Amino acid sequence: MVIKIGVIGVGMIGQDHIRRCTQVLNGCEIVAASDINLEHVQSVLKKYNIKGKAYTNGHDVISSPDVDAILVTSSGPTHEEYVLAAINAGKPVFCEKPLAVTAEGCEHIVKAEMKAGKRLVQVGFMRSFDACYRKLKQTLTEGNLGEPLIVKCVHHNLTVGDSYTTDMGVTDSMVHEFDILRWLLDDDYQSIQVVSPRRTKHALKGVQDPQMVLLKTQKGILISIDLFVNCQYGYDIRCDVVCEEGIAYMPSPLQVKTRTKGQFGEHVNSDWRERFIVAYDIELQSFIDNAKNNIVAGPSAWDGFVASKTAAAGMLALKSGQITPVDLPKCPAFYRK
Ligand code: NAD
Ligand code: ISE
Repeated sequence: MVIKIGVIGVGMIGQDHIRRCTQVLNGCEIVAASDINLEHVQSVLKKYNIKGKAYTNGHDVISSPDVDAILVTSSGPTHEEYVLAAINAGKPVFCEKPLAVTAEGCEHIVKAEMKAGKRLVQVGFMRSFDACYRKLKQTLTEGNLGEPLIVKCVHHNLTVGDSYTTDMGVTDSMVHEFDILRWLLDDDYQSIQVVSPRRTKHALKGVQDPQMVLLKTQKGILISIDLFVNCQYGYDIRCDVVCEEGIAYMPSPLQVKTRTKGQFGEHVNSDWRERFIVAYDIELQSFIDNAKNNIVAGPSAWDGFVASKTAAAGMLALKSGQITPVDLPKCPAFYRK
């Protein structure tokens, strides 16, 4: 069986997912796509030799009888509306992060999905599909290192575009750490604080970069996230865990190391597409394989809600500079694993 996919939003990640659906993954076919500019959609379909229909309205993709499953890869503020429509249509939907730009928006989706009575939403938090994070989790759960006490994360981007704001550091970039660290530590957050060091000369006017976040979990683990989105040297994601009996560092993705001309070298990734290329392949292949069996799994709407709720507390902390509580409601039985 081939899952017929409709894509909403054919920008950077939309096109990257279209490339993998047409050239890398099995059991799927792109049959429709939309974006705000029809000619742009048509040119993307042509580029990937896709015979599907082009639309300017994402709702036409969702309601098309040809479409079995939806990929929402449009800009963040459009996600809530399209995910709710996909749930209404009873179609599985893979939505890029953030699930919605507000915690309230995520809550609407959680409620709609529970009302539908079955999981229909997978959120595009790809890191739990990454071999390096999986190896780190396996090492922590084997138990030889004792309990985790401190986690030190690095999230560095080479550079970011003109539309990037200080707030996006929390809501758009660190939202990945907010999600993956709950998965890694099997814990939820209690509080968040955002502190700002000296600004880099490479940040756009008015943008605070770097930023440092301190999270405390319900078990008392202290987490630091060093976010630096104009670091100039590459895309660098790290995670070190200090435990009672030792330290676990996340392994680097498979890289050949070189020694030449008196120097020791290792390639640094240029962006998220390169660093997480295999993780994106696995997350989408699993969405497709599950859709064939009428199942949706992976990061859930509840995970999307918790990440956005943490980001919302992070926004308050950014404005006040204070340690701010992260008030999370109890996870409904519907989402308990
Ligand atoms: P982008 O700006 O390159 O693409 C967004 C596209 O959505 C644009 O082509 C825009 O015209 C289109 N769009 C806007 N409104 C629309 C609407 N109503 N209907 C259909 N299309 C519409 O941005 P991007 O980098 O591709 O990011 C898209 C989403 O993916 C964002 O939510 C972003 O946070 C997320 N993202 C996730 C990752 C990841 O690592 N998982 C990486 C990059 C981006
Ligand atoms: C981007 O939108 C992503 O989702 C990337 O994975 C992240 O690392 C980057 O900081 C975001 O801007």
